[in-house]
Amino acid sequence: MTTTGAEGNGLRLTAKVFADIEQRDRHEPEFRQAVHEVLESLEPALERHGEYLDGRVLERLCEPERQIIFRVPWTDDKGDIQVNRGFRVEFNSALGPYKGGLRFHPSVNLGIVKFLGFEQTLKNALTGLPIGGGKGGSDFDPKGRSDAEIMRFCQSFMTELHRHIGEYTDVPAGDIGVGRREIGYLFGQYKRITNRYESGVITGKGLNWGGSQVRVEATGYGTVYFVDEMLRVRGEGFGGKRVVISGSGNVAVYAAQKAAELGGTVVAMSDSAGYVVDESGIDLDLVREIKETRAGRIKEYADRTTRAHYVADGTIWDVACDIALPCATQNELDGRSAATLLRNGVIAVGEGANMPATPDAVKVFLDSGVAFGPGKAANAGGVATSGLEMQQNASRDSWHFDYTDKRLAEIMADIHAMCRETAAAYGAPGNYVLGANIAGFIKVADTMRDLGVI
Ligand code: NDP
Ligand code: 2IT
Repeated sequence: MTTTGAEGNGLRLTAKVFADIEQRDRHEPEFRQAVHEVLESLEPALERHGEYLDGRVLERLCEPERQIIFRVPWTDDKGDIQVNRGFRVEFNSALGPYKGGLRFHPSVNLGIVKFLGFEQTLKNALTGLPIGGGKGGSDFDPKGRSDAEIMRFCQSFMTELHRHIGEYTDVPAGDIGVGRREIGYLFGQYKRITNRYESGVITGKGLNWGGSQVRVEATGYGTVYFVDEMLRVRGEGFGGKRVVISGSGNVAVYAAQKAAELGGTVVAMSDSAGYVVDESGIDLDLVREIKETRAGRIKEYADRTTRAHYVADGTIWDVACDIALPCATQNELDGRSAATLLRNGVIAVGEGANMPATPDAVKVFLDSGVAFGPGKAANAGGVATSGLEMQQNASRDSWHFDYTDKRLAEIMADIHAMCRETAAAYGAPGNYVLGANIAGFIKVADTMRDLGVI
């Protein structure tokens, strides 16, 4: 980056911070990618507010407070001992206890957990709730594992994790491969080891044991609420629109349900093996039956209805749509796919997943003026509803579905407004990436400055 004159401080500073990270974290490409995107968009804020250049706020923001890596030994159904690696990155506790999900997927490594924890810190700030940022998980692959194996793995994982978490310390939840079943086994083991019914230690719990209404639906619903807000600004809505949603897990299924409820037609969904196209609108009951009750593959959808066809090669982003919701995983939508979407007339993209669009793809969307909702804003409904679950646990209360859903919708509307106003205030109207990054940063950075050098 080159700089000139008095306006150069911000640019010089982010370049130096990033150069250090390139060096120190060179084996963590996803982490570097997430940090780079944020630092780049902070430049207008740093130029205007010299105070953020003091106290090494940026350097502290980019370095996790604590990183825990541990062995997870467990016994499979054959009686063989398996060994996995567990992680918890406690990234930033300026705004509250570390908060963020656990991911069980063979691809999990320290760099991925760090990128997720970094994003989570800014995302959680946007929710307006008192929660810091963290993330964890394991390279354990749940696919093909029996229920008993999943339980033994979760128990072993928690046997170590329990000493690091707590209602006021660190509050995990689900992410890829971790849903209500796993949260149950994790919470059960925590309760057993500590002899405490500490509901607020984990979120995504079942409704009988301290969970919140709407938490299961929250990320998908929230993503659609956010995109609906972006569309509304443009005098549009979901009604009559073709929607393509990648993934068929927790986020994707409830995004599809809400998109259809608002009048959209979801024409394609996917999993890691391929995608299905159903021009008459995806039958979500069938997807749920396949994915939720029997952990099957999306291909079965096409096997079971003549309306649909399955594509094993290629990308779901080849399917023409007005609204694209990537809800599977990081870097699943590249520059080429973004160009295809654009050619096919896409008007809005909302990231239900964390960092699903590559930097090239984000650039294509921003340059073209497509309404683009970045993950840390668009998918914040999940963690926001986790925050609402914590509120209910703290007051030993439980709220009704409609009330909780209304709170979620309000939070998403507030995040949208904050990102939009911040983008405009910093000279980039309509750029929700810049708006989300600056708004989240200012909240965390101001608090870090208030709390001193810690
Ligand atoms: P699930 O495990 O419920 O579903 C994940 C879906 O994504 C599955 O369809 C899976 O397919 C697909 N997928 C996973 N990894 C890959 C991959 N490497 N390539 C292609 N497809 C893949 O997870 P969630 O729905 O909970 O999470 C999806 C995304 O949303 C993640 O990025 C997560 O971080 C993010 N997110 C989740 C929140 C939550 O509350 N759960 C909150 C905010 C964001 P397959 O079954 O074949 O593996
Ligand atoms: O990425 C995310 O925001 C999540 N996986 C949800 C985290 C949470 O604590 O609910």
